[in-house]
Amino acid sequence: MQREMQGVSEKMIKTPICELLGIEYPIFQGGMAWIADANLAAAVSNGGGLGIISAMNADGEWLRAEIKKAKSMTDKPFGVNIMLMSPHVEEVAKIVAEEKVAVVATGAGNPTKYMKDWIAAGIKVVPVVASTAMAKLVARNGAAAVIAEGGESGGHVGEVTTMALVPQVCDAVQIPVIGAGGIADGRGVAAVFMLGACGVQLGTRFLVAEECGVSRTYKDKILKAKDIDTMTTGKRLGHPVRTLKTPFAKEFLKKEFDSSVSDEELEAFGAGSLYAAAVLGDEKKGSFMSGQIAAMVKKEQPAADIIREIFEEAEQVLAGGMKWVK
Ligand code: TUI
Repeated sequence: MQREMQGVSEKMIKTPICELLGIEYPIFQGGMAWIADANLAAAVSNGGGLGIISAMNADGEWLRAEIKKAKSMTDKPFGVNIMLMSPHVEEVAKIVAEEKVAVVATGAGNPTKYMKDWIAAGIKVVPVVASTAMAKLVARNGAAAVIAEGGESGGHVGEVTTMALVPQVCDAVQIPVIGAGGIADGRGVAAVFMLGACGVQLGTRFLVAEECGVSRTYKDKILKAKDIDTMTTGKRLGHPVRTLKTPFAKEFLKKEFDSSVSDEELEAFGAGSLYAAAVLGDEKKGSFMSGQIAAMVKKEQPAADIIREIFEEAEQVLAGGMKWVK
């Protein structure tokens, strides 16, 4: 009965988000900057999830080319993630409307000033939120769903954990909620479903998808990481980022606590660090952003296999097969 209320059918996990977006599995691939391109997004969409291209800090024409490429690689719906701190945000906001992508996810800020145009173009807008206040605001402005992302996730993070954020966002809004942050397998999916979510977004696990073109160094670091191997940097600058504990990240944190280092110097020290990690695989200058569940990511495999494996496990767990029941 309770499962029926959440829209979870007995045999296969179909939730309201599947119906809303026309996807097979209720899973989004996170829009990881410098990483989530047309190749990865198309592989995830072809595997039955929602693939997402990251617009990150790139200009509009780069994004348009990636959207066209993804359209040529899949006839399934896919999305674009717009990082609201991008210097090209106005331009990329127009391009997603022109290209009429199925879904726009947003991150790192308040998307409301763009939402009317996106909705008018027939786009489903699904913002990432890190608080109930932002969830309510975007719901009032016509969001189709929200992604409640806890601080366990990689990259730019809020303060509230997934465990605390997801149920509070579910109580705050009437639209579907997708849980994110700290999810790597079927147990995580089942857990956020129990908190009221009807979908999940995963980033770190998709970093090691075979179709993910991130640097070899980045993939190897994720595959080798332990539970305590992430830290947050950038709090002083107002945009905390969860990243693997590397000598670069530790040096950044040291500078954050050094009052002789100005904010401008700190910004300059961090500039280009995700590109250095994701594209160049540069261990010295790279910021290897990762969620706290990197240690649960154990092998490289096709995106479609990742999705299938996760949902097979989630179905078992949701059917009552809890790990401690021997
Ligand atoms: O955006 C992300 N993750 C990201 S963005 C990114 S690129 C970057 N690089 C260096 C510094 C900063 C960013 C790497 N990873 N996730 C979605 C997310 N959005 N997490 C948290 C939020 C968020 C935070 C505050 C959403 C809304 C929000 O609203 C604040 C306000 O009131 O404007």
